[in-house]
Amino acid sequence: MIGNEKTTLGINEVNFGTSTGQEWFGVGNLITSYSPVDGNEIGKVKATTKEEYETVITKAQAAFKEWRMIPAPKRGEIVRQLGDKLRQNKEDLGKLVSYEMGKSLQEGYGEVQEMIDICDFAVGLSRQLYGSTIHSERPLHRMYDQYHPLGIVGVITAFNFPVAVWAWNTCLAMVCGDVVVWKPSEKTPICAIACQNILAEVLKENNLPEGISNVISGEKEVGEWLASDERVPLISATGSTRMGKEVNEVVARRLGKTLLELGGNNAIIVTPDADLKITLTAAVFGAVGTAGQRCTTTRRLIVHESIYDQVKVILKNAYDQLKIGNPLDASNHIGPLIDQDAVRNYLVALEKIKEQGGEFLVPGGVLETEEYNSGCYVKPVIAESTNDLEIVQTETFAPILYLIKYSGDVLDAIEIQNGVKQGLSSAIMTTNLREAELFLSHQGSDCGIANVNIGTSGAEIGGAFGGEKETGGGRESGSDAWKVYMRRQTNTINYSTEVPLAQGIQFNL
Ligand code: UN1
Repeated sequence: MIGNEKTTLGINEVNFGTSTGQEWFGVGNLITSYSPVDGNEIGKVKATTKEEYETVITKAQAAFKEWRMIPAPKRGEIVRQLGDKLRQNKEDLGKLVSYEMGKSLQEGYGEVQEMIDICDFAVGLSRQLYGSTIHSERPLHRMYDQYHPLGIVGVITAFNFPVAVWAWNTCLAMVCGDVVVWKPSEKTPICAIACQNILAEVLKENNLPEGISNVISGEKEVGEWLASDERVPLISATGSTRMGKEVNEVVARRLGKTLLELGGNNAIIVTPDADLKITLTAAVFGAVGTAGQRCTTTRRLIVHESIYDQVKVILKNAYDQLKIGNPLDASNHIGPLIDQDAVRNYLVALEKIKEQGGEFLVPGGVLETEEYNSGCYVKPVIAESTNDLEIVQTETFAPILYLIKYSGDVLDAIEIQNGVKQGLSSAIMTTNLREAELFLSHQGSDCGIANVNIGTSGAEIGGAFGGEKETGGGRESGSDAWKVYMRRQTNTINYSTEVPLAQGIQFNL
């Protein structure tokens, strides 16, 4: 059981916080993890000290030298074994995610499934780290490019996907020959311990050294050490746009690489030709799933005026049926927000909606009876508004859906959809081929993800995941996102007896 007995994953000591694999150590300040489900303490970890950080980086540097010499498909085999271990631990880890983060049990399991899926993807990828061959302009020359391991990858993750985002990064980084230093959210440190322990077991079983997979804990300061560290060529950071801008500045100052996956302000356009049955499921799950705390959460529903009133009625009915409560109880749809700070942000957003002229179709509030005693359970909200309101332009990490009316044609709806600073995920609900194609065309959605007849959240790992504008431009997970974890080298080989210069230049000695 999870809860007072902590977890079945053996997490019941207090010296967790910093790890280079099997080893955990820590003398720093204690960080306590409380469950938003019932307010109980789950465990404590120790913030990484500067000295411990140095130990981690030194071990990671040494491990990289060994790890990069293992052929990529053999590294893939290690990731395959991680996938097996995750399958064995899916139930426990899924429950822990649900208990520490507060998402529904189904979504907790779903998150572990994403980890398993990326393992499978990475195993295949380990035999496909392809470069190109290029025809040289010079006779008897061969030109190609190849990808080499990069080194230490710093991974900074958010509370909302406390395990999957680590796996997306780590599985790719590992098959690419990199080692990882992970700084998980200080709000979900126990999930990080569990992941590290699972991977460390696999590494140990294969007699691999400490330093391939590392964890550091703490607040902003610890993330800054990583971001400013020249020994860490790539920083992959998931979280708020504010955090991403700070990380980006620090990494750019040393000309390091970043992979940024930041805020979203995702919309679904509902046109007169939409199938309203599928629209409803996609929109409601998109808006209230994970209590509105996904970066792909549906925040805006842009509905054509001819069907606006009809959509309003079906949405209101659906929201009336939503069950809020303990996420470990599978009959509940919506769990708590991550903590009381998140509840305060939600309440501030509701005030702003009122002030700025939005109207509540489904009003909000904090739930206060006994079963909600963590103080983190809130009602999902629908507010009718226009796109220009400052609050609509802002990502609030809570289940607040803005209902926006459009008139005219699909291009008018697309203009509204694109009229925000963020550019992560987007969708259109239509059975009209012309509308769908316009939406996907270069005059369509400006987001990294654009879907037709599915919602904005729930992306599969096979596609590249990420977005444009203030979302940061990075791509994680599938497709060719692996390339950012490697360094590219262009090679030209001359097997002639001359040295012909490029561009036909003559240089006679
Ligand atoms: C995130 O919210 O940080 O598409 C990631 C989804 C998930 C990932 C979300 N596969 O909702």
